[in-house]
Amino acid sequence: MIEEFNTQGRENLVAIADQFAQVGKVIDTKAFGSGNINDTFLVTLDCSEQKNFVLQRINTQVFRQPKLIMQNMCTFTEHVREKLQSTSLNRRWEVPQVLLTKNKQDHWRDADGSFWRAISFIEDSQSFDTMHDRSHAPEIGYALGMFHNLISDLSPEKLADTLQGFHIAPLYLQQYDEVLATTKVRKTPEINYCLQFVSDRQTFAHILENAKAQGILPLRLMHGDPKINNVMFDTVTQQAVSVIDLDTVKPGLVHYDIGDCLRSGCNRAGEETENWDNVYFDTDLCQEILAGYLGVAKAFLTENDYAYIYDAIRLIAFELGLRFFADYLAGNVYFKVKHPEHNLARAIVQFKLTESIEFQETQIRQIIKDMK
Ligand code: GN1
Ligand code: MG
Repeated sequence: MIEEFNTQGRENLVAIADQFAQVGKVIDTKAFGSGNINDTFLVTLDCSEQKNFVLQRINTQVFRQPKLIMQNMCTFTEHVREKLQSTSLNRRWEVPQVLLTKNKQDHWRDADGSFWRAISFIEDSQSFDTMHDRSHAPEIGYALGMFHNLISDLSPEKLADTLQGFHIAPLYLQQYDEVLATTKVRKTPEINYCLQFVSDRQTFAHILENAKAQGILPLRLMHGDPKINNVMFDTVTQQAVSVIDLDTVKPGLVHYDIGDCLRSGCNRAGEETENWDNVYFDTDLCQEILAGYLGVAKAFLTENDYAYIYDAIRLIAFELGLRFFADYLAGNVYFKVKHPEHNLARAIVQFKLTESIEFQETQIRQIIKDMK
């Protein structure tokens, strides 16, 4: 998709970026980050007031109602801005802001009908695709706790459901079954491994949705995608200063977030490795991330919430593997890929990680218990 822009020419991109440049002139645009859904660019301005901003083309095949995303983002940022004003924090914390076009719109449609929007860049900060430094672990947990804390008093009905079915594992299973029923699946050792892996975990996939339906776990607001590279670190202090990527902030379970944060933070080899034998779940990092999280989140977690943390870690790793595998079987229609087997490789990483989580169930449950 990014190549498409190279052929379309940089000028087009500059012209689009210019729509959002309230101050200064656009001097550079470059592909940015490692997102799997939207196209993201870092725009540089010739202006000391605002040096950079993030420009994104929303994938409207995935996010069918992009205007709702912008609406949610505005509700969220407004709430958090007010809350931060009345909270005394002894450290840096920032919230990405929606930038308007010169016509005061929160998005721009180009001639092809593509949906573009701009978000402030958190200056002097950086993110990492894998755990780069052990001291980042409690910081990642703190960041998620801070994020949850800041929205814990915003009622879930205030935000729209921008991505129906997101993190509903039984639905992913259903979609997977549909793909399987309509696709001729090759039989390679890797594919067989994945087929068997999913087949062995059919009942388990319902665990969080059942708890939600029974009222054991309450519907809250969540981030939806708090993986390690969505946490920004101050380049000098190396403290977490922001959680970015607000597209999936919507009603859900905090457990999806806790699971996602841990499955991504505790996998030192990262999501993109093809050295599957190196993939494992690091329980020391798990302890440190959770300690950072609970330092902030203890205030709003209930006894039932604790009871499902282990299952959430296991489920979100499994679910992501299932999503990658189903997309591979469906012909790579959801996640961007660099080669045809990319989603299969990603699925195997998440399944290996799930295996490692399952193997260490007793230790992980003990870590959670000791921290209550
Ligand atoms: C997608 O696009 P990105 O990288 O922010 C996906 C997440 C996955 C993640 C895995 C809307 O996020 O759910 O966990 O890839 N986002 C959506 O890297 O499906
Ligand atoms: Mg995302």
